[in-house]
Amino acid sequence: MIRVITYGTFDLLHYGHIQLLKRAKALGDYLIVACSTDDFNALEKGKHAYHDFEERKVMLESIRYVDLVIPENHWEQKRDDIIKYQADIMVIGDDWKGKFDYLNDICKVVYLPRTEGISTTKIKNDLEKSHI
Ligand code: C2G
Repeated sequence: MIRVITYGTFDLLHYGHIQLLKRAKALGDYLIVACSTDDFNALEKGKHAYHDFEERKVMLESIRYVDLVIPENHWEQKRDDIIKYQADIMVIGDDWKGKFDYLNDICKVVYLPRTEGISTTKIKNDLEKSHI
């Protein structure tokens, strides 16, 4: 069984995230998603998610490609996660290209092209423009 792991905030959950998760799952048989906690977002990523961690966890767990959701509390937990969950592949969008190559000694690191034309910022801006 090929086990894949990926990391992210996934808020607001959108098509680009789904396409990432779909492609990540296609690389193996079991997909683990490490979802950034609210504290990690606030203290280390400088993000404030619209949905809190529990809500984002529920949404991720409802996606057919996702087999397990774990918390991402720190940047440095990836090595321990990969070992603990016996991940063969670590996948993330190519906006992170090269940033996780240091994990190549324990798993295959794959950077997937981001889905163009969609982002949480674009969604918010488009909604503001359309006054929804
Ligand atoms: N993504 C994508 N296409 C988009 C937007 C996002 O493929 N249009 C991908 C990102 O590259 C990432 C995943 O979807 O692989 C989740 O996106 P974010 O929630 O923005 O992830 P990020 O905040 O970059 O967190 O330790 C790693 C970090 O937790 C990654």
